[in-house]
Amino acid sequence: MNKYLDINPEVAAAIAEGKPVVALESTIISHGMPYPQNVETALNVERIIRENGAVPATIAIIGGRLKAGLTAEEIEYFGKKGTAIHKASRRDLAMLCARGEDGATTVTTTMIIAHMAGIKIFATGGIGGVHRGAEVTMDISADLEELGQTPVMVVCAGAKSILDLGLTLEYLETKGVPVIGYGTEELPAFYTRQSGFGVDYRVDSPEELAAAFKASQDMGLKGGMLVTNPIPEKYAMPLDVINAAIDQAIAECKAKGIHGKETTPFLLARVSELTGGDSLASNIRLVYNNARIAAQTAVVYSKL
Ligand code: PSU
Ligand code: MN
Repeated sequence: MNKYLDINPEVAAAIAEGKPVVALESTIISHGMPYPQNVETALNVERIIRENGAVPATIAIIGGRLKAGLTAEEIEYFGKKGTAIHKASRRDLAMLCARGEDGATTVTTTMIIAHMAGIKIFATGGIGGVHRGAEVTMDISADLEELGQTPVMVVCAGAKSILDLGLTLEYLETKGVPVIGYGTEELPAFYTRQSGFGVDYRVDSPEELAAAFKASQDMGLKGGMLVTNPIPEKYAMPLDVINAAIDQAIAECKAKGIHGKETTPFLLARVSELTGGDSLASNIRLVYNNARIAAQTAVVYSKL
């Protein structure tokens, strides 16, 4: 184990005994939702994972230490500090550790730290992807590169249409990442169950997910797997409402000249404001739904 990593005792014991563990990210807490809903959601997600038979490991960087498994107090700290915490991608890990700083882990860094700790399955809301206009800006999330090189299964609700979903799928294909629809043949678009794009495979049970991941592990394939689990029908947003908010948020983002790592947090916050909090409620529900599937898959996987 590397000397920068701290695995919380409960998580370490579960890993050592081959018990199911599910990793969770911290950028969704600090940058993805407002306080106090972010803390409430993060704690509920941990509870849902436990109710489904697995041990939750929320991942973050605290005082330069890579943490796999946070206490409720640490989750509260991340939620309160919010966007004042450094959003930590792959490029930031070494600097933050060397300087002893805090970092909120994105999908990328949560995958990296989960893999260091020996955790195979990770639940979140949405992943980063290829941004609209990336053919000019080259704004492509590091999440896609990580999925191409780190063997962790990521359970999400698809990607938001703040992104170019078609290009995101092309990129994942190039990187060799299987995109799996859970109970669907269509890629879900986070707030909505539809996107107009197909997935590579449809699966209908945690057993099938666990078997696919086991095959990947047994073969020593280096990349991850992306499971896209549609938001439950009753929490989905009307397409016209969400599209109007996204179009406006993207226009404002451009007008303000926002770029780099600030783009995604700006768009997420603006879409939430423009939909009067409705999108936040949907966001929370889909994360719970993903936590459940990830925990159930981890339970099956631990017995294979
Ligand atoms: N998309 C969401 N919610 C999120 C994020 C993305 O719907 O919270 C966060 C995740 O942490 C993701 C990161 O890994 O944003 C991607 O940021 P960027 O686009 O800058 O790579
Ligand atoms: Mn980017």
